[in-house]
Amino acid sequence: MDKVEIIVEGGRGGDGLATFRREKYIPFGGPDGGDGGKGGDVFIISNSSLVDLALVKQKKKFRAEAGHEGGRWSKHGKKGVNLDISVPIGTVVSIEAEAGRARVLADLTVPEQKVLVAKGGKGGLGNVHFATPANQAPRVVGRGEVGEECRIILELKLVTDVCIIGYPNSGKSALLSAITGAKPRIADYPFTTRQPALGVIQGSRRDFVVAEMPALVEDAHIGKGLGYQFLRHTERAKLLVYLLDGTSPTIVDGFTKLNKELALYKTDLCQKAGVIAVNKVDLPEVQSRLLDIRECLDHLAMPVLFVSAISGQGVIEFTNTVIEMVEQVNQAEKAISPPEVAVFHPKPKG
Ligand SMILES: Nc1nc2c(ncn2[C@@H]2O[C@H](COP(=O)(O)OP(=O)(O)OP(=O)(O)O)[C@@H](O)[C@H]2O)c(=O)[nH]1
Ligand SMILES: [Mg+2]
Repeated sequence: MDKVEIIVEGGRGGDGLATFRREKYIPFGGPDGGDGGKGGDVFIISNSSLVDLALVKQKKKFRAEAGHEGGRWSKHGKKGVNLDISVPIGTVVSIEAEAGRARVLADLTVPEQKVLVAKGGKGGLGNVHFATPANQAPRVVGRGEVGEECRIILELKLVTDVCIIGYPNSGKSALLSAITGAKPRIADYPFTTRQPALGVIQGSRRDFVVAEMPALVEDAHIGKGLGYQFLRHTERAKLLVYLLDGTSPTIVDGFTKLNKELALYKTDLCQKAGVIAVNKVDLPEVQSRLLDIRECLDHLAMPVLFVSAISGQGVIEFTNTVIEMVEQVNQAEKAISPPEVAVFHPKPKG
């Protein structure tokens, strides 16, 4: 439900009308057929009550209403009703351009954000436009134009503050349920989590959305495992949590390979702000090698924290660090992006 392709079509324009004015005492009243109405446009609009693209997936083609035929007395036909396709916040709308390549039209990150994807066709001219001195009773009308048709790709990229990534069984679900109220499935077999799971940390000033990504494995970029196809959701996160299993004998190597998979997906992703969390420190075998692990991971330019998602050891410090780092990233982003400019429009006269 994360990526859907649909075909959208603007409504066809209404046809012009060919009629003649017929009234008592007015012989040869002349043509009075009005123009057809414009076809409806197709918009894609973000809706905060939706969480996936399931609604859109039920249909392949979306067409707005056609414009109505022109009326007598030179009246314009009614415009076709616009079609609004609702999608969740975080949907990236792209249009299929030449050679099968997609061009991004909009990134719907706030509620009620709207993008026009297919214009309706123009209405045809009524016969009133075709009268000439030589032909005062034209029976000619314009036909309504067909609406624009195109293929649209909708891709849902979750808008989260924190994304937890890691190998199978490293304890991502356990950590998510330890720091948020979420209740994902926790089990000792790989790929328990098959879809991103979400939770919320309630901060003192605001809430922070945390997502657990389905596990990544080595060579994920060549199609191994599940997690690679969900990496798009990490693109928007402010902070990545690299969760490593403390019982793994190759913990540093594990981190390097994880980071490499991100780089192979997109270079920016492996440079995103991150924190390393070593899990399962409640186990004696992990306790006994804590110093070694710290020494091995210390040279990496990322904070390293030790937690136990099951016993709760280090979880509070972990949560505080994560919140602090997200806030730092937000501050840094604000400093880079230019301040919003308010545009005041003069009030219309009268
Ligand atoms: N001792 C101990 N076991 C843990 C800890 N965290 C997780 N586990 C165990 O590790 C196993 C895997 O935990 P999950 O939370 O399902 O791991 P995951 O990374 O979400 O796994 P997938 O969703 O399959 O990728 C479960 O049996 C957990 O009980 C921990 O801090 N200490
Ligand atoms: Mg899991």
